[in-house]
Amino acid sequence: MSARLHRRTVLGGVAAAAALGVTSATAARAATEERRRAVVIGTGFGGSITALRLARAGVDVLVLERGIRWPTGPNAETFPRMFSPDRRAAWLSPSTVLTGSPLKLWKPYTGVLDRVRGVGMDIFCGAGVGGGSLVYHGMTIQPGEANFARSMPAGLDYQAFDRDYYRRVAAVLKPAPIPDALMNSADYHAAKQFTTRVAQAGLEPFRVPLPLDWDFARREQTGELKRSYTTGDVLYGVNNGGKNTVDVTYLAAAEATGRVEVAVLHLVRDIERDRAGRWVVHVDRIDTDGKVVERRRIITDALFLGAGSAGTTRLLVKARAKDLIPDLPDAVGRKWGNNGDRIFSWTPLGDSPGALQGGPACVGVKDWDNPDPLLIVHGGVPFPVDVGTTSVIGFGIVEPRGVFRYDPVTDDAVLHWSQLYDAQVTSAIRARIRSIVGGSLVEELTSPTIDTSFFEPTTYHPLGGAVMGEVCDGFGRVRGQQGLYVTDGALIPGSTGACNPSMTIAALAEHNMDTVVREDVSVVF
Ligand code: FAE
Repeated sequence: MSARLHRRTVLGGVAAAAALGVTSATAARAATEERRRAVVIGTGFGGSITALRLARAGVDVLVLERGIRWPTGPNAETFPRMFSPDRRAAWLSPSTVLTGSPLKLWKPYTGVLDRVRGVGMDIFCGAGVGGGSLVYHGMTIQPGEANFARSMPAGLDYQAFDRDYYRRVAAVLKPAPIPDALMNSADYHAAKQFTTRVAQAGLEPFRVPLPLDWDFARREQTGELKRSYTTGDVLYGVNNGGKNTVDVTYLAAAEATGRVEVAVLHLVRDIERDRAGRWVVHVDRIDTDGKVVERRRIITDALFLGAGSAGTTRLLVKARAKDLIPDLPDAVGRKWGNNGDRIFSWTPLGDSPGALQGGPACVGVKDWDNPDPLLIVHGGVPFPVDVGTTSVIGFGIVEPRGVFRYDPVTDDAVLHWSQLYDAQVTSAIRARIRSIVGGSLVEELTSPTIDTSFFEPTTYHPLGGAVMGEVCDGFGRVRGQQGLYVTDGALIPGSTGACNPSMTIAALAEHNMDTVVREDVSVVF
């Protein structure tokens, strides 16, 4: 490592540590200070791609990740199960955070799934090395040109994304559809049932590309591996491996360069610009109980925010409210949306989807060519007993009207959302799902589809808060703040063209880093 390291002591406050859920008993300790050329916050899609592209350009990078590593492999027991969760299932929470998972109490742990509470909407996101890719199903879908243009920031050239950036991402993550042998097996009955209904409704079902080696699922069926894919138990992560999460793809490649240091259990509390225009990152090094064991103050010329839409936006809104970064754009914290994300339960009469429904979500329908473009997919659920129900999920394009506001009491920024903002896309999703699985009045009455998101508004697809063209330029550089970059889902105003977001977030990071590497390395940092 070529980084210059200075250590001296400074004092830090305690309020912010408490707000982030960490134990503040030791938070008043002296902080250590050091200097790095480039710092990336977060190891999800944006953060990992950024680290790789910087390292390949010869830049030494420190990556700060709040969570731990989750190594998997055949027959591993890395992640908890959905219906028997333990403290690994939640980020610094005293209880289960996932709706549907049985409520349990435990001592807080740096677990894999974070629920960021908001007003009118909670956000679920991954916490750990690999970010959202640890817990995501892996639906890896490129939007069509018209819907890309409708929802992505102006000025992005779809042809370039189609020709280059989406393909680069696919070459690394290797998405593949479920093979026939699995699809036609009893484990995937629920997925098959949905596919049949789509075809009966006159629509064209498709098999969703997932970044998996499906051979792992096949080996579960032969008894060689313990079941995880084939029971649909994937929402806290897939135990067997075979999933091309970003920790084992992009980030592993970045670390293999020898230029990237990943510091786990490093929770960034605040970001600041000092008088010399350098970036100061205030970090709590925590243990797995969330207790602060060291305070670090890291100074850098180039700071890349890849903490996800919720993480990055909260850091920026805090910095603006506390004047830690003067002259941040007014649009910071605005234009947030949930990608239209809506989960319905479906209880077909007379043909139960069964217990333990194979996953991850592997079939769907692209209903893109209409005024309310939608993607509808089937999501298997690992019910331990047959309750006759499965889930159907829809996405669309929403008005990004969500806003994060600073709360001085908790020293955090909080999302404000209303169900009115996605009412139109929700009613389009409801109508489309009913036309697929509940065509007649009798079916609607006997095979109910229930909008579970209505009762508890949550999303897996946070997007926006530091959007391109307003907070950032067309390559993720924060306007008026040399050396400060956004590199994750916060850049995108609310939707990714009626499909799941990860592939577009990754493609956008690839697009931005091409220019940042070419124009800013050795000039800005
Ligand atoms: P993300 O992957 O969330 O990474 C952010 C990283 O920053 C994480 O590693 C955090 O731990 C870390 N971090 C946050 N705050 C701090 C801090 N203060 N200090 C240090 N580190 C911090 O961001 N998308 C799809 O396309 N297909 C799917 O099938 C799909 N399924 C999903 C299922 C679930 C249950 C969930 C929760 C999400 C799913 N998503 C899916 C969404 C997808 O995971 C998400 O869009 C991306 O992961 C977002 O990528 P980012 O790089 O923006």
